[in-house]
Amino acid sequence: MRNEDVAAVFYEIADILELQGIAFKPQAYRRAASAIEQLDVEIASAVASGTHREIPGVGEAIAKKIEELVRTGSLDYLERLRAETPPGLLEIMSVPDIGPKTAMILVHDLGVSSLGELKEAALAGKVKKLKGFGERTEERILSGIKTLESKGRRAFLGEALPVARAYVEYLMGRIRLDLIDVCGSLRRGKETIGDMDILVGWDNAPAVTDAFTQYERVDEVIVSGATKTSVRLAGGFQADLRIVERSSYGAALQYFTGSKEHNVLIRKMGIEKGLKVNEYGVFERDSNRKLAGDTEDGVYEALGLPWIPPELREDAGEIDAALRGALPTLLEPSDVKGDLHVHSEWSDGADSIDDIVSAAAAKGHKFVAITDHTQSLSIANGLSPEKVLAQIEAVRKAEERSEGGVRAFAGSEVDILADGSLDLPPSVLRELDVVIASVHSRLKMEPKEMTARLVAAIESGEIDIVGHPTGRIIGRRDPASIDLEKVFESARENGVMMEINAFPDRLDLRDAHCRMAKDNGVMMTIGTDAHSLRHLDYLEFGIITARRGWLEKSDVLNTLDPAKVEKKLRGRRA
Ligand code: DGT
Ligand code: CA
Ligand code: CA
Ligand code: ZN
Repeated sequence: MRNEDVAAVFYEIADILELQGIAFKPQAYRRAASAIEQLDVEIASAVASGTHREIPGVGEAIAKKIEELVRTGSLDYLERLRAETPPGLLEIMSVPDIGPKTAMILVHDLGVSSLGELKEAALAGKVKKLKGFGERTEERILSGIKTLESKGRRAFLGEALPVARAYVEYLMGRIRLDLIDVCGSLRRGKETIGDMDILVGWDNAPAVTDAFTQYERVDEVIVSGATKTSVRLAGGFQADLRIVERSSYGAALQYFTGSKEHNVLIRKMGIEKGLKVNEYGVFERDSNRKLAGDTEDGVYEALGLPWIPPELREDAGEIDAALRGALPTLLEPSDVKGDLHVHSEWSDGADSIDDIVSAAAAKGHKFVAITDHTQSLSIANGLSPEKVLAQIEAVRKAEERSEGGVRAFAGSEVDILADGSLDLPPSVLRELDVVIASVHSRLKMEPKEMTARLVAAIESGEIDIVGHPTGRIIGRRDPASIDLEKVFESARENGVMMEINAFPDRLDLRDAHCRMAKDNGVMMTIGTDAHSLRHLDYLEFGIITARRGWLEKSDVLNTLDPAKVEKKLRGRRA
């Protein structure tokens, strides 16, 4: 069981207890769940060493439940609670914006017992007729259901990538493979992944298939043939294996990387040149002579194209750019020198500033920015102006004490209040090395209002970066309605940057918005929004998102040396 799975169990318990009208207990379970989510160590190893009892919010009763979960993978108590709950209620509560009270009313007064029935009722206009409901609520419920449906069973890139890497590592440990790649949407770095596609070039297909199906995380073999196998992994994720001859490996790699839309264009180009392009190679149509196929480079070359990075293969103008010799030189992981958005235990993070600075050094970062929440975000233990000033001193001291030579920037993730004003006075903001300004409340404003709110923050002259600018949570919360063109224009004029928040369920700005910001002359920053040390690894997902947004090294502040980063930040406020 992963930490997230254990946390999910406790969140569900809290939801059910709340439905039953039980006081206090729900909060206790939520507190424990949140602490477990933020744990740096695997919950199973914490149980093994007995340290799970030291997790904040974990008392005797919850500790026992954690043990049962880790030992058996399930929890009797939850099963009993589920049995006591009217059918459909929990499913209905999974709709964004529907809390326990609303769900109860829908189930009782409308008699619906599943998401499907609720959708039907809403489409028939029955929801808006309920007491206390209206047109807007009904619309919100329908859009919430749509969000849920579109999420389906797709995984976040940040969940799927480690799973795929572990699978490949296992396969390479079993058989000596030199031609093996993860293809499909994972190779393109898409924000959500339907299934993972693994390609192997080898002569002994049965051996590869055996190794693939014998992986310990395989729950079910869905189909298995000579060259094509599909399995379902524990947790529900599907993996497809393709085995091809070594001589067509490059063509297969190109084909199975997709996207389908990109491949359609590639094939069309081939036809215009009298060529046939498929997963086996590039062939002359008349003679069937094979022109390319063993390398992916060769496939593109046979079509008169340079190799196109997988992240760009979305039919978004990449082929035109390739023909014009105008492909971007994409940002590389090695270009990125530090992290500009990290929370410490001063607000809602799990770790001390010292530990964050050491962890950043261990990762090879040259700088890290400590950016905690501010006072109005009380659920996240936001800092008062006095505390912010005290924290600046603490960051300076931590930097002095640290041995890795990491520059620690004293920053803040200051709240943008509903009227566009900032949650800290200018006198305090000016003491900070870096100011991220973010919206955390009232995300459902009208587009005009929300745009004005962001523009006001940008024009204050007191901020460096807009944090997670659209506020979306993938699959759970739509982006706020914002006129992004206007926001970017204002950002360019005021020298304010836009964040690429790298947290797996945010990726905000997303790929297409990065490209739009760049086209508007706006510079970007990457921040993990880490709330615990293991989240520092999320930087990679921000880099992938930047690449999918066609960003180059010069578009991203994190590629500069600490002194230059500082100069850029200081320069603005001077
Ligand atoms: P996903 O799994 O939904 O996140 O997205 P993909 O892109 O990984 O799609 P998937 O797994 O269905 O197929 C992997 C790749 O194989 C896809 O990106 C392109 C190629 N492919 C699969 N089916 C077709 C097809 O019918 N036509 C073309 N041109 N390519 C296909
Ligand atoms: Ca796929
Ligand atoms: Ca697939
Ligand atoms: Zn935030």
